[in-house]
Amino acid sequence: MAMKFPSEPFKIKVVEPIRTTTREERSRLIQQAGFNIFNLPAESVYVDLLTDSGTAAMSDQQWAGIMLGDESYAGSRNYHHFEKTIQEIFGYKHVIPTHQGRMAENLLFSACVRPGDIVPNNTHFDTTRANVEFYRAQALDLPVVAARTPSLPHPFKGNMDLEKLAALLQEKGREKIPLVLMTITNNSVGGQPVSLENIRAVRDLCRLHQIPLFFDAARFAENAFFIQEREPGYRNVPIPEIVREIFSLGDGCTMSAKKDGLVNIGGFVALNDDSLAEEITHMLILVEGFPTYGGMAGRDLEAISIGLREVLDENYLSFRISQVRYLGDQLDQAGVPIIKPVGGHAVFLDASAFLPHIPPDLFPGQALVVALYKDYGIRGVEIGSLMFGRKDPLTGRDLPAPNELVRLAIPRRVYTNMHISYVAESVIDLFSRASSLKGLQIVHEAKRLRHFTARLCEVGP
Ligand code: PLI
Repeated sequence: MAMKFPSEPFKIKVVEPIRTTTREERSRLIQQAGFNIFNLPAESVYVDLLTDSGTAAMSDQQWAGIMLGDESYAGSRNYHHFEKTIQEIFGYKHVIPTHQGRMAENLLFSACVRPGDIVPNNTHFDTTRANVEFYRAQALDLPVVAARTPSLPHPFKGNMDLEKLAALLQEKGREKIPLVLMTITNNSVGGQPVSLENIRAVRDLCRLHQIPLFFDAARFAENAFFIQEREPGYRNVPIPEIVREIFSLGDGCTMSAKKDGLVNIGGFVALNDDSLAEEITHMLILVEGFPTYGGMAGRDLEAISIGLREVLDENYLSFRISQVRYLGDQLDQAGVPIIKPVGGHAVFLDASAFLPHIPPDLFPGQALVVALYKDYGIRGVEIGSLMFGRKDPLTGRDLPAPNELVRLAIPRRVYTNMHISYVAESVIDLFSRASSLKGLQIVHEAKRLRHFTARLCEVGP
């Protein structure tokens, strides 16, 4: 029987009630929040699609693992399980626990990035970029050209631009480039996957120039699923084997376990190089904790070890990817402009096409985010000129971001397909009356990362 919905490969044992709110209440709350969804009380949100990070529901096995936490300062048995699991899945020798992904990045870069260096990546996530820049190096994004056009389909839109990378490595060499990064999946261009063919080619270039290759593995299992689905020759290859092949092509990885670790907190660095591992471990002790817990409790380590196995289950992955795709397909069929193809963890709305009457300096993405909350209780996030707009150094005026997007990120195992249908119907309803939406202006902003704290007001279009 052909299913209309991808059906959930789990049943629900614990429920968290959601408080319902009225439109009037939400209208008041969003005004009080300065039209910034980061300032809202989460309790007032019906479907929270702000992020898929740290928002997963854990399984009964993971909760059972939590009860087996060994909270010894040194030598916790949970660390040994964690180390063995990561060694088996990723194939790297050293496993260094951290409290989340950005600390893994910071520790890795502390040991190898120097001022004036260049770090290429298919696209840096914003914390990765900020950590590279913290060490006074340049974070260079080299996505394939297709990634720049939201409506253009491409099976591996997360890929690295090989020609640009080859030219950069040739010009700057290992003196200026301490490592090459590959973010899988490529979050910032829409959760788009990277092919094994592309990874292999990047590895060859890195080898030629003797530069290490590291992965940002936050959504590695989703990436492996897309390889199995789309890359010639991988249809019948089990996910764990695809994962081993990916990581065998690199020298190490950083990971935010808050995504494909299926947990609410945690991360790690894994790598083969002994001296680099030693240097990172020294820093770890200084800023995070002893090497057998990093910044986590023993119980957190256990939940990650179990989550990393569960995420490789093809039933889980197939449902996960299909649920996100189901939302994208509903919207696409109704003519709502989205990034295509739909990526692994989120559907991205193209706000410039959704609200063509609102120019970038009146933040169409934010206008869309505000309306989704006010009218339907759905929280998405703007990824456009509010988040990434830069000031012109000469005029002080805002320069628009390359794209005006709204990300609807789907937490793992949290929402049922009825919630997803509700989101689809709401977005389609909003699209039918999009011309009535108003733009926004900033009334207060911080110097850095302004989207988190900015306050705005509505203006007439
Ligand atoms: O939030 P952290 O520090 O555990 O992880 C940072 C991080 C690193 N790499 C990638 C690809 C990410 O997507 C990422 C965090 N992402 C968030 C918070 C998100 O909302 O997408």
